[in-house]
Amino acid sequence: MMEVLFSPHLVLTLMACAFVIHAAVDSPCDSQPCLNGGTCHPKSDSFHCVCPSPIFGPICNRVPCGDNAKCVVEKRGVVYDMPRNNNGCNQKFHQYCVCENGFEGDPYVNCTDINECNNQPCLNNGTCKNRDGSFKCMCPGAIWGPTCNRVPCGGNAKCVVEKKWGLEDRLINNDGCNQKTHQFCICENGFEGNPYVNCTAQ
Ligand SMILES: [Ca+2]
Repeated sequence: MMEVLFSPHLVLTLMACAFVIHAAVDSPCDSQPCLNGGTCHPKSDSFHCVCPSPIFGPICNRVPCGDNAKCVVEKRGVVYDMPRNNNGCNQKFHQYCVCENGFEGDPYVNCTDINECNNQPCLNNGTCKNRDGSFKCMCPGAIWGPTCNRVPCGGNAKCVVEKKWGLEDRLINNDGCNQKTHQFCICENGFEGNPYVNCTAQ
């Protein structure tokens, strides 16, 4: 019985198994600790990550953001901007890069300006001018607002908004009837005409 247990073949098999188990347990690179395509090199009982440029950090966890991009962190569902620095965006602490507002693209490489004018954002025949990271509407006449959305009502007209129970009057003073929030002008009761120009008695 003992001869069977310690046959040379069995001993070699056991040694091979022991080597495999030893290698599996002891290589510090087995857990693949290097992020972002970093290469892991065992170093005594620890490891060393070689990171692809421009990524750096102990586990290749620090990633610079690209042009027109910023580093942010999410805490309890709220995204916060990280202060600008040269230490990269630290993925170990769940930081990541996003394009700045008004820019699009790969935030780790390069974000470029969005041409908002392609979507014709200016109402009421406003003229759109694209700008780096934003846009501007040039509005005709007395119309104004970021998207030429504020329109003065004409004489004997008022600004209203549609609610479930019907039309509700808006107090507009001099800031115009806000089309962005679905407000519009109508003639006062007993008047008719173009509420954006002038309404006259019926
Ligand atoms: Ca733009």
